Amino acid sequence: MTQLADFPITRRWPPRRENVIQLYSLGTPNGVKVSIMLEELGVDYDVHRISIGDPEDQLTPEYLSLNPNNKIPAMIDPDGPGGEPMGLWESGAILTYLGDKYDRFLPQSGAARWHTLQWLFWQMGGVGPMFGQVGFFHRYKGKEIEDPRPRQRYYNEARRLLGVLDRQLQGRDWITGDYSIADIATGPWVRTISRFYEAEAQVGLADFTAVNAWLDRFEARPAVERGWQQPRNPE
Ligand SMILES: N[C@@H](CCC(=O)N[C@@H](CS)C(=O)NCC(=O)O)C(=O)O
Repeated sequence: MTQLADFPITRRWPPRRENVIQLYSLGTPNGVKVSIMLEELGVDYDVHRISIGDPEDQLTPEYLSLNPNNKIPAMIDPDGPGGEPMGLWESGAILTYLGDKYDRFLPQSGAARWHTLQWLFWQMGGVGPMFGQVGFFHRYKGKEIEDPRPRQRYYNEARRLLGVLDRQLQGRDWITGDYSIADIATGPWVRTISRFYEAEAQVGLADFTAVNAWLDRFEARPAVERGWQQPRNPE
């Protein structure tokens, strides 16, 4: 039977508690999706801070042994399928796994399940990559690039996606009606536009009134505030 100690990553980042979920993360929009989900579920977890800058923890052999894609977040559930420990990466896969395991924030069957997954995939394939490029060209290294076309393309695409979200939120408190992993995946990215990237004017965030009301509801959830703080300090 596999044990937590069989995962090489546990040698560099030892579990503090052997029987709880081990989360490898950083306070970025993809990272906090998982800590927010765990806080919403009220599930115990150990969080290990994985630097993606200097030092580049995510390029160490121990980290790559869990996530060959060298990105955060990743996790190990010591009580995975069949009671065996299981490693998992890609935030959308992790949210889906946790939603199914605890039967919360993801309907188990019917149209509501597929619509929740549809909006989760929309976030994973659209909002995350496009908003991330807004960050790169507006706030980070791409800022120095003089050609305005890539920057403008991502502003336009982010604005388009916010319009899609705004229309979906007309008459709904949450993306698919009930609070779900679609909201948990999308909220941190919309919050990041203003909190990290300071690009709200460029993407016209103020124009999307339903999105802003939804973001207020999301930020008011105590679990969102707690999850947003993880990992709290270098550990
Ligand atoms: N699709 C992946 C994306 C993960 C991702 O891009 N994570 C970023 C932080 S938000 C990262 O690890 N960046 C480090 C790098 O690109 O080297 C997921 O959702 O888990």
